[in-house]
Amino acid sequence: MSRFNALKADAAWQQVWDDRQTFAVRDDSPRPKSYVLEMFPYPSGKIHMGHVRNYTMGDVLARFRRMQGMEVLHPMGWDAFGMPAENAAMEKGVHPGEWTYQNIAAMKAQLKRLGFALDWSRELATCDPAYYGHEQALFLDLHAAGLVYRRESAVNWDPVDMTVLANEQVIDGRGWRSGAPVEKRKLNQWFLRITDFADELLAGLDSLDKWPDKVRLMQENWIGKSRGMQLGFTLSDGGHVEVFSTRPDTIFGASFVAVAADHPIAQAAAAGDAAAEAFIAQCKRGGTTAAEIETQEKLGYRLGVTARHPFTGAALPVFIANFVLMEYGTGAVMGVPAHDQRDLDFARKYALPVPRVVADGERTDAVFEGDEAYTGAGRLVNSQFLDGLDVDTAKSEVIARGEAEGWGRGTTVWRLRDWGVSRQRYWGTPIPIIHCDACGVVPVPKAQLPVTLPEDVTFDIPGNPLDRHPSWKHVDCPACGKPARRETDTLDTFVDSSWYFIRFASQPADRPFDKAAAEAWLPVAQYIGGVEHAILHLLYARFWTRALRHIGKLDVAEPFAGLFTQGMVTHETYKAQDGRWLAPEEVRDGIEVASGAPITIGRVEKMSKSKKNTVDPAPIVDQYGADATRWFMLSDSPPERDLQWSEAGIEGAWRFVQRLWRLFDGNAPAAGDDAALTRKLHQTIAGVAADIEALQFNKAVAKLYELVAAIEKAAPSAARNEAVATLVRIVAPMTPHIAEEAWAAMGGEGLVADAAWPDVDTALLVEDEVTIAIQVNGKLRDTLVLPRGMAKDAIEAAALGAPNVVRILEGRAPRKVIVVPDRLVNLVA
Ligand code: ANZ
Ligand code: ZN
Repeated sequence: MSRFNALKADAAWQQVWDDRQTFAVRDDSPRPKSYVLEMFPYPSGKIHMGHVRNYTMGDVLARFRRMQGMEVLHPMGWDAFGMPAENAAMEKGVHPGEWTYQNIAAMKAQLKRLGFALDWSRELATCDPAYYGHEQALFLDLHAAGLVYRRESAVNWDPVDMTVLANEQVIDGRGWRSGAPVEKRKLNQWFLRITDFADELLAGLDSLDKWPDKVRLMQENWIGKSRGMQLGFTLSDGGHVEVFSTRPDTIFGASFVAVAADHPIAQAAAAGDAAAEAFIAQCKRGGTTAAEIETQEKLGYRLGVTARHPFTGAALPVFIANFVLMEYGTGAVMGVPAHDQRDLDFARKYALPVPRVVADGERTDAVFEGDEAYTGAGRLVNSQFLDGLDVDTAKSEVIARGEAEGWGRGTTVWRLRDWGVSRQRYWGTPIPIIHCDACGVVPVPKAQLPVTLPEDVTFDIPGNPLDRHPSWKHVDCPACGKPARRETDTLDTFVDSSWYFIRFASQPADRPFDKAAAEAWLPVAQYIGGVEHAILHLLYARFWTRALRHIGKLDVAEPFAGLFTQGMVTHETYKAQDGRWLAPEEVRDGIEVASGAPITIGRVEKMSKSKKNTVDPAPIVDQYGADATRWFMLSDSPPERDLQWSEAGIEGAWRFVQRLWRLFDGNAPAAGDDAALTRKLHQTIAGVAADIEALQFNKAVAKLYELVAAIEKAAPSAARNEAVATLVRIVAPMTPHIAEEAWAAMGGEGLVADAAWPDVDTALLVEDEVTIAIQVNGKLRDTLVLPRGMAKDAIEAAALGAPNVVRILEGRAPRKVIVVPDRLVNLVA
């Protein structure tokens, strides 16, 4: 008997699939269409285990659906613009394009090495002008429809490197290279009107019943629709301040008012007050992201004026505060420390009163203790006419009073902001706009697209290479012909990934996509990717699709009908005694190989470079073969949970592949029946199909282990031959190389990849055993598993022998025995 040579078989069958274009999809196929997509990778250089797991899952589904008779679109491409390519350019002097295309070549070879059933004829890279030129055309369409606009917005500015920094280049408030404290600067930037679609994007979540609930909830929270109130406070100097609150019910708990550093009141105060001016400057150095604002110390500067409480008439102090954002609400807040954590941190620091106005269960004391704000529901207390009301009713009551008395009004507020797409970077899609002194903003005529990136750029000094390129930005105005300037901002790479799935479905040369052809494939039936994209990517793609529908380009409401977010691949971590992280290959049997010193085994964590606990898939595939690698990725854990990588796991997978081979290779013809094995076979065909459709791959794996064990135990028979031959097709989606090898050896027609999924004899799915309840005097005392259809007296005899019955009857005969065949026996003692 031969051993399965995975290396040889992998290469041979991958070549065959390539040569025959097995997975090239046909738009005009009469078969039902199914679009299976995994999130396309960023070409960082190498495939990692997370990719392997993600793409294996999608591949099993795609291959399975083909065997079910569907025409399956299963494409692959590259999310190829972004910062790392520019960083490589700065660090290694290699051009971002060259670096990117080298990485694409390397990663493509690795994907091919895993035998994924991909239609490579539709491969695309977002950094290719043949892709981003169409993106520019779509941008112009949205611009023409009024869905694109330009306004001033803050960026991170590195005052030493004199450059704009991406958020990920700001570390603890400092520039990643210069180490200088980052400032906020206002620049004119481009925005997409995603907020126009806030209502639709929220309502559309209801239709996404094949999405994980947690992702829908995350999107709902991100869109953040809530009821709020805008209310005015009169100031002691005769002025006025409008605040925005989502908790007007807590108004009796307000003990201060705070405005943003950019607020007109703050700006006015700074005019004659050097200390106020210094405080405002300090605020501007802080971070801009919501997360940074949450974590940084809450600081304030007290102004001379006070604000009059609309009900009590109390004079509340007014501050400039660093945690109030000018871009949100009205740029001013009423501080309610007992029921808002930021306000509480602030109030404790500046020794302000903290009145409780919402009861926390039994706790109603007017003076709030502790450092943890109570943000939950409850009855209003210490609030005059609101006392006893619940939060929602109290909100309505305060809004009604404010509206009646003219000092406030109820509003619907959205957390969602318009999408800022300008990036002051080179390696991205150029925004197809020209600025003319005479004509203003002029779109590049479509006939002049694509606006391509210049090749001759330098990265040795900070800043945007497009901006300092000697000639690129100087063009003639398309409208008046006078000298003008190109926009030097490029698009956020999330724009690239907001429509790539449409381009996969249809890719004419002269336009972004053909409407009918794209609609024939869309929506994506099953999208698979990491939960880290639960919000931004998935929301932007939903928006982009709806925006295209709005302008009549594509009649699809939701781009992804089904979504699955897979768990991560984890591994143990290892630490040397001096605290250095050690890579798995630097450790053997609890000692550091290089020094011989004992190490400590740390927690199991997501594979990451920083903890050095990554395992490179490439040598694994070379050692164990593609099928074993794929099999391990599917086994052990439910796919939505984390999968712990282990040597034992991959070895187990490898042994299983060898067991399969022994069955396939040793399937000598024999005669005779084996009803139990045939039944098991058909249950497995049906069960594995259902598990794959439900993406419960680990369950499919478990069923296959059982079937293989049953076949191994069975005596030679025609039924056993049949089971082995059928097994080839059942494992084909998961371990396609060994399946092709066996299919060919057994004389199968064509490729197993093209074969039909085996038929199920549904009669055999019915269990041949039944569980019979044994009652004594009407009480359940025991159960028995017996063959279906057993004769009454045989059932009675079995029941009398059941251990609990023997114990209860103590040798006496029952007075009466009632037998309901296949169901129950009742003994009257
Ligand atoms: C009083 C209050 C009482 C608030 C309370 C909260 C809890 P979300 O829910 O995230 O929309 N706020 C309003 N404008 C702000 C700004 N420009 N910068 C920082 N904070 C601002 O947050 C709405 C709440 O955030 C508002 O409701 C306001 O504080 C604060 F027990 O008003 B609240
Ligand atoms: Zn002009």
